[in-house]
Amino acid sequence: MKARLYVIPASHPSIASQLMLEHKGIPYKRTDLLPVISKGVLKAAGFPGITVPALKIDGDKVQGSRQIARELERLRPEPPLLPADPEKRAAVEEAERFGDEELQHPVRQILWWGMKKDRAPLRSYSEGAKIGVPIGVAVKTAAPIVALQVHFNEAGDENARRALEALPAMLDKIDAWIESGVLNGEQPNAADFQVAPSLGLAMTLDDLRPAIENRPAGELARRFVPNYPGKMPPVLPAEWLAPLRRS
Ligand SMILES: N[C@@H](CCC(=O)N[C@@H](CS)C(=O)NCC(=O)O)C(=O)O
Repeated sequence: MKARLYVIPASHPSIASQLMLEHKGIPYKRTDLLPVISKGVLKAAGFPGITVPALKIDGDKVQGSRQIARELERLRPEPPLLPADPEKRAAVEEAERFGDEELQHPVRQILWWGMKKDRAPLRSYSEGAKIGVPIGVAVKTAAPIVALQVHFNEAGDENARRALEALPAMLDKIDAWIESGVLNGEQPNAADFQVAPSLGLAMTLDDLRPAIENRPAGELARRFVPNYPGKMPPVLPAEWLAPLRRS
């Protein structure tokens, strides 16, 4: 099987896809892309959409972390990403959908809001990446990229604050799924691979880590992404963090 995965370094759905390829034991090559510039590269590579993760596998092109999960399951059923039992499978698919559609984006918005305040941490998120230019140069010239990311992801004050307000209920939901065995069970599943990287990315923010690390959601992240790249020192207003501190 010939596979190439297009990623943005430290992108949470990209890491989800990397974990799933590893789970399936499928060797792959990785192309690291800079945000924003990624869109043109993906188009040039023949993908229909403009987001990572994007996978070329045996000549086929698949985009989106959940679509990649399904394609990997089809191409190599063992070890499975989804339980065989229909009820268990439905529960895992719902947790996976939540991870993709509800959890990913607020974490992304909070991150880019932080980058707008302080660009210096960007370097730590690109550690080890091969983006074609020295990381230091990329980071020094990243102001327009950060501004565009804030714009594309609608990561202004109001949405960043709203994203923070939504986090406690999402963490409770994840803990409940862990408690009931949908997440973090003995056999890793597609929802674990989807949700853990979002938690791992959130925990790279010093502002968010204390609210996650000592609860089941934190354990899930430590199990699947113990070395998530990146570190952002405190940057968020204390007032915005109040709902999280109370949770
Ligand atoms: N829900 C999609 C989200 C994909 C997505 O939005 N990826 C971001 C990176 S985390 C992206 O490619 N953004 C374009 C950019 O940063 O320029 C998935 O799971 O594949």
